[in-house]
Amino acid sequence: MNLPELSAHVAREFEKAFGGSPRWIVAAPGRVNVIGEHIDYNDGFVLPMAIEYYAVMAADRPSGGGATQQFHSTAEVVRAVLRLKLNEATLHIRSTAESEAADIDTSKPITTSPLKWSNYPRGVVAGFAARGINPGGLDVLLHSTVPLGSGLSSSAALEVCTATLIEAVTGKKIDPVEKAVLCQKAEHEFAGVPCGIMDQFISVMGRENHLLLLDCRSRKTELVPMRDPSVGLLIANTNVKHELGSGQYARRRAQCEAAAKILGLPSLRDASAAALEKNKGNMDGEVFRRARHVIGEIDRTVQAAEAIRASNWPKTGELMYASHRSLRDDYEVSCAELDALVEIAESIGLSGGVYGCRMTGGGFGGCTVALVKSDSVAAITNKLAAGYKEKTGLDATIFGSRPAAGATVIKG
Ligand code: GAF
Repeated sequence: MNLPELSAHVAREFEKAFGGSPRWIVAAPGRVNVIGEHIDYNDGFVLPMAIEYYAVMAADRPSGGGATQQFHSTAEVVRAVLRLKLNEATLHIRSTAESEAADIDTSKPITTSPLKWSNYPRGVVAGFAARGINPGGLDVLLHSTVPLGSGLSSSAALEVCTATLIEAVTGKKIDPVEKAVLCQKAEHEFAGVPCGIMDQFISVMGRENHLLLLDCRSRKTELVPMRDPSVGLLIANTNVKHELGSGQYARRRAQCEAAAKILGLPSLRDASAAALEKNKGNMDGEVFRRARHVIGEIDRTVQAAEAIRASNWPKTGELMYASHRSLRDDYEVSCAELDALVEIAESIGLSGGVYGCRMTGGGFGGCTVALVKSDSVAAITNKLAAGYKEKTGLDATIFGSRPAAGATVIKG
């Protein structure tokens, strides 16, 4: 479903849920990271692109209950007025994927809720409140096509979608960098995930037919054109998510900080392979390997941006394979299912139309991304699906995406 079709679908869902057509419709994309993995929190370079899968919100002011009501006592009138007052201040979000709706009372300080999915929008509403921006009461219908928990940033898409809705409703647009940072803070403080800045940045700043080279230290961005129709990116979802992921993410961050400290640097961004080698004896073997991944991956990312600019697809593919090996062996965030998909892609090889392949996102499950020849997509998809089934007994979900635009107001 393309974005106009998706938006029409969400408008219809809104009508079913609340009656009437929505006054605002906004969307924010998920992302796939082409290269530069586990680098954003090390202040290095990452190279993601927005994908054609989105969190979409349709919204309007609360209807106030619809049909004319009859009251039989003063108490009933008082209750109705109080309910109306609460509606005026409540962001009521229904999700097509969740049975329970989220109610965020914007007249009070916003805190976390046991309703986990609601903490992403909650954190964003709190971030805007801290800047004195309050959307007031809204009926919201949320529908997302970003696969959940698959390393394609469904949570960043939800955060950025909420932020875009608040901007549209209040007419107060904040600076894009500030917007991405506000959404990252929501994830830290309301979802308890110490993520880097990459996912929120690309969801805000993605551009059609471009990758985004992001310097995570200066926060400067550079668009890298990728409009050659003869190549494309194929995403394969392992459909597994190993639970150890979140604890291991924080552990990797801590190990990188430890390595930087031993090297006497603020972050691994400034570290060189030679300086790391010199200090090998001063650090734990695991910490050494984590740092080796980061130093190598920053270099590979810069090289990949160059190679893509030059349409050097074989070189880009090699860098992707090297990235995967490093994530598997040194950073240890891959898993058997991701490795299986990369091995199958490698066995299809250049003669079968695959330039390169790697795991993408945080790891421990989720997706791989492959750079492929466009005219071989159907054959590669079949081979990947069959090979994965044979190796693991599981079904992969395989789909392509062109680089998409970042968050957008569709209506309102
Ligand atoms: C997750 C995080 F949210 C990102 O910030 C990034 O660190 C990524 O894992 C790994 O590159 O998506």
